Amino acid sequence: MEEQKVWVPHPSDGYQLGQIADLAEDGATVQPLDPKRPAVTVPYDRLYPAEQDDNKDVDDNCALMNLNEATLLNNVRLRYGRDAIYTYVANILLAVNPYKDMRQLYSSEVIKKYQGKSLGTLPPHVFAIADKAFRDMKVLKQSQSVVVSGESGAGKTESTKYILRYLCKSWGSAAGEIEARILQANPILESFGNAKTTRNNNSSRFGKFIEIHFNDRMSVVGGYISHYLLERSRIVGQSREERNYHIFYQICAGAPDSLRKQLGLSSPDHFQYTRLGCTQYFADKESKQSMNADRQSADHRKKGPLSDPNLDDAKDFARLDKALATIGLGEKQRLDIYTTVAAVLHLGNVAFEDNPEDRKGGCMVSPSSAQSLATAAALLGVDPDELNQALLSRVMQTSKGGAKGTVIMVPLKTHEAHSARDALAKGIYSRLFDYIVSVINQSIPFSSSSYYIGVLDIAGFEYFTVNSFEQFCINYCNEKLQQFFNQRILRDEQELYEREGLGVKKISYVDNQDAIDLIETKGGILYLLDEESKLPRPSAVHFTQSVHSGCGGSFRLALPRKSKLRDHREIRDDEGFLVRHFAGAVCYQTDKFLEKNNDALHGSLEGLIHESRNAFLQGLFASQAATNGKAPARGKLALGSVGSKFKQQLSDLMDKLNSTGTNFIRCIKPNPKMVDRLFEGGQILSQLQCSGMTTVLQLMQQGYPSRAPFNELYAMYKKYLPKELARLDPRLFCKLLLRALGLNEHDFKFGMTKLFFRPGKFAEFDQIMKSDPENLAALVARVRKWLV
Ligand code: AD9
Ligand code: MG
Repeated sequence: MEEQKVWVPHPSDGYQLGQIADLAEDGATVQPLDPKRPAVTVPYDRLYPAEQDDNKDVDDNCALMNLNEATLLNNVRLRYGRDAIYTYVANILLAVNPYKDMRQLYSSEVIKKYQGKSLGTLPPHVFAIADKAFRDMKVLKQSQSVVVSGESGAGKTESTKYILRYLCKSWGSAAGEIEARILQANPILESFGNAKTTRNNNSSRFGKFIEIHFNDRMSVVGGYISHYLLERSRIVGQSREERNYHIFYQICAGAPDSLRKQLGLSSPDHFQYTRLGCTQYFADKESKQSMNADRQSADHRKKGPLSDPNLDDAKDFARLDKALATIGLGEKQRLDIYTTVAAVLHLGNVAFEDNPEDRKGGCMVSPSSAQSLATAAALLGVDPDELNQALLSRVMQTSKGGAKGTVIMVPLKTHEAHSARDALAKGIYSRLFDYIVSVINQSIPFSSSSYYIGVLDIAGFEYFTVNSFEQFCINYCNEKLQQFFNQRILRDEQELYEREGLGVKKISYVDNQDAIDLIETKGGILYLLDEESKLPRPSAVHFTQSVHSGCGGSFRLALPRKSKLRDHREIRDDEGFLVRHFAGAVCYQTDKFLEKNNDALHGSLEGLIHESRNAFLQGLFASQAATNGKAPARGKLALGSVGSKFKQQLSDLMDKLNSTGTNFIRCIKPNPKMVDRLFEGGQILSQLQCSGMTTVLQLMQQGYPSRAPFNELYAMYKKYLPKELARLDPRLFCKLLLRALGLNEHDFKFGMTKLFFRPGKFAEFDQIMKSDPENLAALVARVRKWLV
């Protein structure tokens, strides 16, 4: 007999196949099958048995005999190699980004094919999950949700779009007006909320939960979008080779000449906010040369150096304009939106310099940017002098013994004026984004809804060399989602075993409640951050110290120096903290936490907006106050901090998820180069681990991961068996079948309504039924004997 093959870790492939050469107490020495590779010694818990046939892939990973991360990785790899990008792990769908056009996979014919089919009857597909959600909603009379997760560029947004399309095309009304609007929401959201990053040319810089609502006849009647955490820092600056939000480039490239003139638009090179990623790009010598060559083209002059060959900004502007019209925005409203976008661009060009005549150390607008100031003021509907004044000084109110004192103007230093300008730009743009989402929602209203299917598209766990408040919030969100995933998958599984009377013992898992507590409870990190902001002189160092002293007891918190992360930048203990997340430790640098947690404008800017003649702009700010139920107190954390608002949003989202039936899609990015046919095993493995798949496999390996209702098995196999068997009821039919096959009793269990199999055993059973006529004939003879 051939030696048993095993999987052992490999740094870039994830796992490699080998054979055991020697066994010791603390580990095994394994010789890789590739003779060029040296033998490795690994501890036993990093060594996994391989399948007998390691070249055969399966639709549902649970059909394998050995459920572990190595066999899962191998299965996904084999399938990816033949363009089968989807794989199930029981009901969870894994989707590997193909990075190539797979149009044939999503055609109208394919949509039809998947309608009404149980999961597993057709090859794994995102449509099958959408259909399952719909069928569950109908049968169980319960709203459903689909949680799509994965790292940047893994394919979450594309998967979300396919689900929405599937639902709208399958269950929409004949007129299709509402569905058209729901589908048009995507290009709009992407123009304003997506940008090119080094990880994804069309990266969503916000999270969203899109609900499709159905009436009692299960037809689409409307929708609702909730959005989370738009990345605000991008509006005023981007890293090397990244872009600002698409809309800025689209408007520069695609606005008709008259509009360009009216809004003072030109190439994105001329605007500071759109060329920041590129300014640094110029610093790179090599790129500089290619950039100079590129500069020759006229096309380039119009679009700016950061035009992406894969994007057609001008065409996208036309598409956006049409989409905005589709959702019901007239010309005037569209002009309002474009004017606001242009105002942000001009504002970004207002530069400041030290004012030699100001003895208090104040600054002034650089003479060269006077025109930008004038244009920005005109577009914002404010007086240029007032804009000038509001950017250069801050209103302060002295207080005497609790009573309000005199108002004084404090001049700002050059760098402070730059921050004030950026804060204004961020405030305007993020409120514009809120507005865009709200008009989309107004365009897809529903007067009565019986159920909904919600799709969550939000960034997965992330860590970079430097991690700030954005990563902190997104990882906090992922802790919550991970807990939900664990509870849902494990709870559902155990409940099912109980309901079906299988008598399987309870399986425990690591709960991450302590990590969530560290962040969100009273006394936790977000609370301490808000408390710090209320101090007369908030400081990052003081905040960081209070985190270490206040939360030091938590196992999840550590000093930055405890970090063993390879690419983490060294920082001092009072410059950050480390959180041990479910997916790994992340070191957060706290210097910008206070500023990023506060999105209120300082008093003079707030006042400026309130006095604007631009009713649209006023409305953007007023509606915020209205939704909050009260007028904001100027300069204060009037709307609550970013962190506390997000905490509330997350809590609402979790309530929704908890009240729905849930399906999970785990998206996988096959390589960082964003190319097709490149499977980087090591990085894919770490994504599988981060998404909690390895834990699921451990659970499945101990339980009965393959199951099918008796009546489905009956329908599937009756054609292989003679007629006299068909008169049996499905449960008895299955009992006799299994007895006749002589399957080992440890390999399956009869539940109340379903037959359950140990890992790999259902596949074995299916194989015998379908491909072994001799065996089947003997079996039929045996069953016949029992029946007479
Ligand atoms: V981010 O967190 O928003 O940065 P996503 O949303 O996970 O990220 P996205 O869906 O935008 O990733 O996918 C990235 C790119 O991969 C897309 O622009 C497509 O070019 C490509 N992609 C993703 N899924 C598919 C697919 N099913 N077929 C073809 C795909 N291409
Ligand atoms: Mg996305």
